[in-house]
Amino acid sequence: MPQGRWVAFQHGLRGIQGCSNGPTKTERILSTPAEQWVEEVARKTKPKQIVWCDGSERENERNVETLIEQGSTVRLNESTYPNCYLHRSNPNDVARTENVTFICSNRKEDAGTTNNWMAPGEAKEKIGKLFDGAMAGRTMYVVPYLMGPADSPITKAGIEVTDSPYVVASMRIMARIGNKALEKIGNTPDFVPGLHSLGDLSPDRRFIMHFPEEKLIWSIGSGYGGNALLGKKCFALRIASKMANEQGWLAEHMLILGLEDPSGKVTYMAAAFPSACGKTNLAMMVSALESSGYKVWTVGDDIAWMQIGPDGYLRAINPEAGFFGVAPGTNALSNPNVMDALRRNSIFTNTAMTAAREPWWEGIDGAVPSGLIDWQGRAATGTNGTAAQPNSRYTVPACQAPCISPLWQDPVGVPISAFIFGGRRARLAPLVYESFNWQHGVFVGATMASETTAANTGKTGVTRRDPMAMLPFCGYNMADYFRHWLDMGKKIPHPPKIFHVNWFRKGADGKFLWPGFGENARVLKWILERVEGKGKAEETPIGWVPTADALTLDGLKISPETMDELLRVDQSDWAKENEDTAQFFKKFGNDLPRELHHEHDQLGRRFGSTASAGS
Ligand code: GTP
Ligand code: SPV
Ligand code: MN
Repeated sequence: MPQGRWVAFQHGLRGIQGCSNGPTKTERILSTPAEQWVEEVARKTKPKQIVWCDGSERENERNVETLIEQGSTVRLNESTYPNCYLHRSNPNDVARTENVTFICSNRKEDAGTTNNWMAPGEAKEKIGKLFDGAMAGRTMYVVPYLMGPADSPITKAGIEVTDSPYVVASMRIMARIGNKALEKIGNTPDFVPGLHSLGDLSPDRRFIMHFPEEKLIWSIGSGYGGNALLGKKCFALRIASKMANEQGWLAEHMLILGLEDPSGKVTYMAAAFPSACGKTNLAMMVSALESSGYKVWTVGDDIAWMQIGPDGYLRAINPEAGFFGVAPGTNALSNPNVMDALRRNSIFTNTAMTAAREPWWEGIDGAVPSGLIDWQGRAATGTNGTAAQPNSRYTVPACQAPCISPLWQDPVGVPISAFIFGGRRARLAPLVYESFNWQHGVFVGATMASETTAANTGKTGVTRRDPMAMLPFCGYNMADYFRHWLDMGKKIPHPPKIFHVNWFRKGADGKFLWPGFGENARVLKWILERVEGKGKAEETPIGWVPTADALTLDGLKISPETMDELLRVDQSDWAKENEDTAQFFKKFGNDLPRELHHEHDQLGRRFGSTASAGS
């Protein structure tokens, strides 16, 4: 197969080079399901040429040249940021667009009430038209990729066809692309096909379509992040969540970390926080308790695929190979590990750039440098909003992080002992609490809420329900997803304990009460102690909350009053929350598993009968 070569596309057929008396041209071209699909897509989109990506260095160099020629990408300072680039996206295309993201199941009920739905026939017709000739005059890149380490039984393959060299360069960091993926796919149909075109980048013709029964993805009109890097949200969450439901595993919007204790034992935890709510920072933190022997190792920062292992533990792999992280707020104090990692072989998208051609963003620390160029390539005057776009991001190979776990590519995955849910709640949720049991933990996850961020287009700072941080990413009916979680709890011999955290509680002055970042290790230490059957806790109506003396606070300047406020369970706030939950549950009608109604009733009852508990 001529993959890896720059093969001209002629008359709708891919030219075959260097083969003598083999099968006829047509037989060869139609020999594998992968080639057949690519051929079908090419007939529709009519590119001027097709490039099969092999993942090699040489190919990447050529791709980078193309990117730079196209004008929206520049090379950064070659001595301080070797092999790093800044890409400026279209200003109308800076975040995921949930409003134009669809689940195209045959039956509307199977998409549920939290997803946009379109009938597959209508979707193929309507969006298919936008793909007709969409790649005319452009190169079509075929990117075979693996989600997960090549030797893991949990790993799955995909093929993304795209007309964006930026997507190719990003996929190269975020997934394992090229020949190793093509080898795994071979002559089988075992890959998730994803068709992506920039189209004309008009928001009116932007659609992110998922066909969960066919396991197919179509994305047009956006070149940004989760809309365009199809291995990430589209495959590893929306399509994979459907596969996981069918096959009895979990595909979750979760970071994976290992917490090492002073004896050297590492306990693994997975945490689901909504977009831009602190997953990358938690996964990569430098622990405030490192000098007393508690260290954090990173396995993944955004997505976890988990199967029940032969040992009865839930085994998690990170299907990705890189981090696509929020730049603003990232600095040598908040995330020194990533600041170290992103100094080479990284792509910056929509950040600002200094006169020395180094990437810059708000919160990177220090004064605004003179000669700063903003994310749209203009002189940063301070009058055009922030210099870096609020959802500007870095794309960095995971292996470059100093904190990367030695087991991050382990084919069997790491055993998960704790699940942590969390979000941005200025009021209400205490710093940390533990659910009473799996079913109650599922209720805690299902009723998660968070203030919205710049990761999606739309209003920021509005509190919305985001069950398990999967609201934008569940590829099927969310009520069925809750059912799946409840069922999994019964199947896992050693299920993780389930916790909830909130780093974002604010005081009367509107400031965060908890310092966050590396100090979050103190909360992880308590979680570890609870997993081990230790750790002091007080029973409250919402779950087990640490007692005043349970958290290790040595070396942290925080007043006992602030700690009380952080751990407080406010009766009247929770009464209101319980009403909101009732409203939210109505969305699911009769589909909502009765266990969740039961947990909701129990919560109300516990507040009624233990009126003073914890408050
Ligand atoms: P996605 O990549 O969109 O999924 O985001 P994420 O969940 O990985 O969030 P990330 O770690 O990138 O953090 C998003 C924002 O939250 C950044 O601006 C961080 O500075 C801020 N943040 C992260 N952790 C903390 C914390 O512990 N406390 C506070 N106050 N802010 C935090
Ligand atoms: C998120 O929004 O959860 C992200 C960024 O991780 S994106 O890849 O754009 O979805
Ligand atoms: Mn994310």
